[in-house]
Amino acid sequence: MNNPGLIEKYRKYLPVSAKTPVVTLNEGETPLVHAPSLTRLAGVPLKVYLKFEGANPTGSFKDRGMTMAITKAKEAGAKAVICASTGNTSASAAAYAARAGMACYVILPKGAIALGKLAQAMMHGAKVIAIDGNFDHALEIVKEISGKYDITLVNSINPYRIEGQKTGAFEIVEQLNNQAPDFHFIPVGNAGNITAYWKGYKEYKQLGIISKLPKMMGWQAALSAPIVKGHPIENPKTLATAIKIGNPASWKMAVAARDESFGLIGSVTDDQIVSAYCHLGKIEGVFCEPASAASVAGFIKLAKAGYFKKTAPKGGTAVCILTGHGLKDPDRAVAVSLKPVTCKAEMNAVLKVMGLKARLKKKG
Ligand code: AN7
Repeated sequence: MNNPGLIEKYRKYLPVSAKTPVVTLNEGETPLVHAPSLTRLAGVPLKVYLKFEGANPTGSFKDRGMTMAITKAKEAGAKAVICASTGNTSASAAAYAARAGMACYVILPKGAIALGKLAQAMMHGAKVIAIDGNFDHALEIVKEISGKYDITLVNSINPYRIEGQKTGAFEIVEQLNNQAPDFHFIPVGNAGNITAYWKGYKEYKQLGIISKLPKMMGWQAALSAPIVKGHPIENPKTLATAIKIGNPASWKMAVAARDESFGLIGSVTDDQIVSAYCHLGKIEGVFCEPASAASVAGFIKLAKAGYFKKTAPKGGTAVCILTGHGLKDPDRAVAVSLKPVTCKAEMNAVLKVMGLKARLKKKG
């Protein structure tokens, strides 16, 4: 059966009515991929899964929130939406706004958006405005504009974004046969997603669908880690541009998720992020964007420190959220990989480059 999209599937848990004009790209139902190499690193028989949110229609988890935000904007009669973005929000907002017949304005930090995301916002017809400033500046500007003009803000401070994104937790529970994982690893930028997942798990616990809640394990990039440091970062830096955020909007909610779940919010260096990014690509066959690999980098950091040997329950599970597709940031993939080799259009030249003559016997 065709996936009807989140709103149809989880209608009874979402603030919609029979009259709500649903705007969907049939988002959700993303794969939960087993990652045996991460179990080996954990050093205990913890089952580890990757929730591949890159399989959403615009290639990131933002679609879960955007189907709700744009649907509710349409219901309220909005003609235009606006967002600040490190890239994925703008790609998703542009796509759903196009589908809803609304204008879309996206305010981006100049020169800090991965190419795939920029291409999406442009292709879906958004008005793209690049400011001489970072994401935090852009967010301040869009908050001011949406406060003064008749234009709907679709950043994650819009509560409908959180409502949509909480369905990620519902799906994981269903994919794990009505259980929450023991550990939920997730990258943290503006902190909407960790807030949404925690809300989703808590709602399923309240409904009696699950009996225990996961520990929320959030990860920021080391030089963009305001929550870890305990103060805003004026000039955040990281190659994981999606989470290059110095003053997260949902800061307090992220801290609440951490504390209520007895989890943690830690940081990983850009080197650790790239290492996890390459590990996933080369060992698990999963291509995510660098910011997404922060969740796995955090997992690997803890695994190496022996964390799971002390904390993992018997038969336990961990889920790492891979928030966006690797194709979002082709420049980074090319930069960290071996370059293609050029040679003459002759079999012998190709064989020489392959190193086959030396290594493999001829067939027959
Ligand atoms: C791939 O697009 O903030 O902690 O403006 O694109 O909910 O912000 C993106 C964030 C993680 C962090 N992974 O999620 C934006 C934006 C990817 C992301 C995050 C983002 P939040």
